[in-house]
Amino acid sequence: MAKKQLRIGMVGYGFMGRTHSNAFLQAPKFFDLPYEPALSAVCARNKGRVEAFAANWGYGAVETDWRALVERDDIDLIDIAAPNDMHHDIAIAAAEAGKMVMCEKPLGRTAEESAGMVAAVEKAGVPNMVWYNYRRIPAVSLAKALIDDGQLGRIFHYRAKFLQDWTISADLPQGGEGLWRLDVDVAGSGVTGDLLAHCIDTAMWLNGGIEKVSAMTETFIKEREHTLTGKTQPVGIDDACAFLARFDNGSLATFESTRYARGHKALYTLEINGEHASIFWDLHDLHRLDYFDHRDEGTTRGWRSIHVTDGDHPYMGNWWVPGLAIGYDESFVHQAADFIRGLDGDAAAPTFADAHRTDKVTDAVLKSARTGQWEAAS
Ligand code: SOE
Repeated sequence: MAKKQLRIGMVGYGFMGRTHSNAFLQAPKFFDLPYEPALSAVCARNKGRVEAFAANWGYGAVETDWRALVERDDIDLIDIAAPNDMHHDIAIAAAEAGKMVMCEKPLGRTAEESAGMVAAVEKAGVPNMVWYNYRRIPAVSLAKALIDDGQLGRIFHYRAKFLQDWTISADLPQGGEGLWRLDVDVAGSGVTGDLLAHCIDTAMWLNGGIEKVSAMTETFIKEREHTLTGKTQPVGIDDACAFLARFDNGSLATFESTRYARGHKALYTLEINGEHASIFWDLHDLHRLDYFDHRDEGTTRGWRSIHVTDGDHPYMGNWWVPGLAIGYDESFVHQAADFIRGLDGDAAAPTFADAHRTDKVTDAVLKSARTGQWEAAS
């Protein structure tokens, strides 16, 4: 018997529109899902381009106004892959229309904004999720399993950084496609909401809540031309941010992100030091988890690099054969699969409520950078 369809209405056709579309296409091919995802309609303002996108990915219909998409009665799930300033209104309208909602990160530009989104999905009782995809890189999921199993023991330190170098040129404008990330009104913040939000989501998933933070930020290029107005305007985003944090479990943390680390394209690394063992993970070598266990005996004790590609590693039993790696795009496939599997069981995380907690931490980071004080993060 044919499975019941999960009819998806996608908003946005940029980088994330592609990762999400690919995820919904691949998920049922590799995972046994209770519903068959169907790319029913896609929405973006530019008609010609959205039609080309729909033809490429196999969407059945196009819309140029997200309100029309939300109102369609042949859509079960609205997936928001549009710039950050659109998340709030679309998510709330979708929830009020009784649709399930998935949303790109960060959930809101501020925690105040995401609080309203959480209230809307909870009032409507609709399944919801935010695309913090790095949790579902198998090596990161393995780290979670090791921590939950108590292999690291008490955690002393958490260290994360996310480094890029694509905004160093002062000639780069703010605003418009892709570059909306440099426009504070659209993005909400710079690296804090765009990159550190990933690090914070993973960190709280692995190591629990963050109690307080002390941060500094910098905007290296103070003015940039705005593509929409053609005028040179002040830059309101943070180009770089570093902060200290204390977790609820007493562990200490450092977080750093910048778009000015020449040579680094998307270097997300995390290290956790526990009483028995340490782990280290690096997005540029994403299928490996480095692990040191002090309980190993003898002179061969040392860091081992686990190639997370075996059949008993998280998600890997559903892919090729042991030893063959998967990559970045599959983290989205895993997320789509987990969301759909969660519809008939325990809801998959991170939910809007989880992502709202991340927004509270990023708010506290930005506040601390302004006040020069430690700020409460929950
Ligand atoms: C920014 O360059 C960006 O694309 C983020 O927006 C993504 O969330 C991150 O995963 C990669 O970098």
